[in-house]
Amino acid sequence: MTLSAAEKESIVSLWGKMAGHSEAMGAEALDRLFTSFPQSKIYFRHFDLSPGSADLSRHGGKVLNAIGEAAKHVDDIGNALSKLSALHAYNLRVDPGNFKLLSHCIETVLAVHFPADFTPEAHAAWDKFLAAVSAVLTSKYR
Ligand code: HNI
Repeated sequence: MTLSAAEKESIVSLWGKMAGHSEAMGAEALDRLFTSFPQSKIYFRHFDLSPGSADLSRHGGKVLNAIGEAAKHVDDIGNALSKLSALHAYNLRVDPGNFKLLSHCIETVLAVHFPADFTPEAHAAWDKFLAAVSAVLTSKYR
């Protein structure tokens, strides 16, 4: 995956706006995931999935902060997320189709909270970036 300079700029600048709200925005993305795509709940039987729960905030914060790490190392996402890649492939074994669903929900959160920034070009850049993150997290499955 190659992102143009303008696409990288869009990733870094929107991440900068999300960074201070990773728990709230991550929880919202997860709430949207579980509400719209309830099959994804199967991996989280041990969580309280009700909107506003502490589990959703904690986990949402972890997910978005990992995306922030990827945004900071956009040219080397494989290394930045290598431990997480092993975790998702060897321990969690999340069906890869779920990554597209979560990416969609993260993009929805961006669109809702940053409508002026989330232009069609920014949307395309985020879609490429989240596809790259997802590819890394599903790359070790075999
Ligand atoms: Ni994911 C744990 C990041 C997609 C199911 N996941 C994590 C952790 C991070 C993370 C960070 C915490 C690791 C730790 O504690 O060491 N996950 C990401 C990212 C994406 C992603 C960046 C994609 C953008 N994960 C998904 C998807 C699913 C998923 C699509 C399933 C629908 N993840 C999990 C589960 C855990 C998990 C399950 C373990 C949760 C727990 O704490 O028990």
